[in-house]
Amino acid sequence: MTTTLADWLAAQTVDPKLASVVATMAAASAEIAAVLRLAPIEGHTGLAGHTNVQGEAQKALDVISNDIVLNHIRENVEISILVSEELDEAVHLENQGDFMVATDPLDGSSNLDVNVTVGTIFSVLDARKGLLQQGKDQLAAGYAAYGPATSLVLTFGASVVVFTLDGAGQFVLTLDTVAVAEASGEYAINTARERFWDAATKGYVAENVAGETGSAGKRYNMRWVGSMVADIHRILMRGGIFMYPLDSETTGKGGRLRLLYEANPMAMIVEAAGGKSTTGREGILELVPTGIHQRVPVILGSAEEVARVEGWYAKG
Ligand code: P6P
Repeated sequence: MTTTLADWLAAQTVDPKLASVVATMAAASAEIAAVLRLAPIEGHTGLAGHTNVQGEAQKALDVISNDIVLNHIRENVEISILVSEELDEAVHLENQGDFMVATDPLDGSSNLDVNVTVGTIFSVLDARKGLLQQGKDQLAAGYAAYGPATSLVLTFGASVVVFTLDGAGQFVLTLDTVAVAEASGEYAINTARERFWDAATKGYVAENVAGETGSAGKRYNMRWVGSMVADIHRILMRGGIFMYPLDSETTGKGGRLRLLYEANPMAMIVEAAGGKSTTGREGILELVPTGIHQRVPVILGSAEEVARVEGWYAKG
């Protein structure tokens, strides 16, 4: 007997208004999935000719995905604020609802032209508490991974579930409990940035490369998709650690990935699944944002691996 997203949301002991916000982001994700599936045929790939607030070239699909999210959000009276990677400023909607959504409508879009998994990441907060809230105050978090299947991963903080988009455009429950393996033999980092790394990152990665011949005492694999949603989904499914640490090139910007709509929702999901998240020196969910597009270092995944990285940072 299949459990649809609507069935599952109705069975949760959460505010039905909050559940409706999650349902809105799920509906937007299903529409984005449909657009991505046909994008090469419809000619949507390639640059939109603009650059976003991050200074990144906006692909046509970035803009289209953001428009899809905005259209769905406008239809839900419970949502009054939207923060998006694709919009310089927060959008204050006519709706006077209690909820705010922070989203990266199409994360990893540089992978679109090579048909690699990309995703939509979102965070739900209480709009009455302002834009710059700590990640620990998130009310819900989720992402859609547009891969061989379209997965929707959700949490209200206590546990993590996975839905899969079926042929009729419905999300059906396919995993009712996700647990991040405490130990792992897999790490994800862009090793082309080694020359920018700090001593802690170099020390941790060197231990992994040494494998069973070094202090880690076991062999490691390295995977780096270049799409956070793809890397995090792998970690949720089979363990591992994702690292985009502060380095000498990103330090001036505070890091590479964004706090409100990448680091915070992914940290909430990974921690609800039993993993850990840190900047290396402090918990991601404890950070007090200084701006809606603030960048931060991101290290998250299997608790044992994150603890090893924190140990390297503690050495100073
Ligand atoms: P790099 C995609 O642009 C993204 O924001 C994340 O999805 C991904 O993990 C990271 O950047 C990839 O960064 O430096 O390897 O291209």
